[in-house]
Amino acid sequence: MASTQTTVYLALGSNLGDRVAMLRGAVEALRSEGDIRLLAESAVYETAPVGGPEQPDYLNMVVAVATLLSPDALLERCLAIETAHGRVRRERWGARTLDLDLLSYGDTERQTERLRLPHPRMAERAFVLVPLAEIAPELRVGDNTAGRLAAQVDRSGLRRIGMLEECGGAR
Ligand code: X6L
Ligand code: MG
Ligand code: MG
Repeated sequence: MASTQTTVYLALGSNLGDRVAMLRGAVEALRSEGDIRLLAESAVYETAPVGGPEQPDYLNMVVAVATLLSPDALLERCLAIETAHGRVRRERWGARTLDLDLLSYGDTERQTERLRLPHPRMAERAFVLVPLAEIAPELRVGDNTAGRLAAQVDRSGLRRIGMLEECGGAR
């Protein structure tokens, strides 16, 4: 075999515009790329904003994909999908129509200016850990697992909405 697919976890977030449509569009865009396969998706959570200026609540979810793309190539796809969904980068940690973050890429560890893997703040953020633990409880996060960290994290800012397909009239 010339090469092997890597399992990648991606965090999705939206707090501007039709948030459900943004998440749907992102998942559809990922699926429609011939070189990315969707393996699993978490439920959608409505979450209180963390960090940054005052801003609307987010919808967050996590997906697992398999791909032959390099981390840099996958990052480029993610940024292009954000832009296609109207993302405009204004202030740091500000509101956005769509955010697509690489959480981990197989066992890859790297620290470049553009891309740090695994995501350095993943273990502290309930809006990432809780959906991640739904689809990958055994995934190593630092010295721990997603499931154990999610069991300990403060969930007070999170409300589970349901699977994306079932997010009927939700904005
Ligand atoms: C102290 C200082 C503690 C800063 C935390 C945490 C900053 C997270 C930025 C922080 C701090 C972030 C989302 C969000 C953002 C999201 C929700 C960020 C970057 N993205 N809140 N805040 N969901 N609920 O996707 O993650 S901005
Ligand atoms: Mg983010
Ligand atoms: Mg981002």
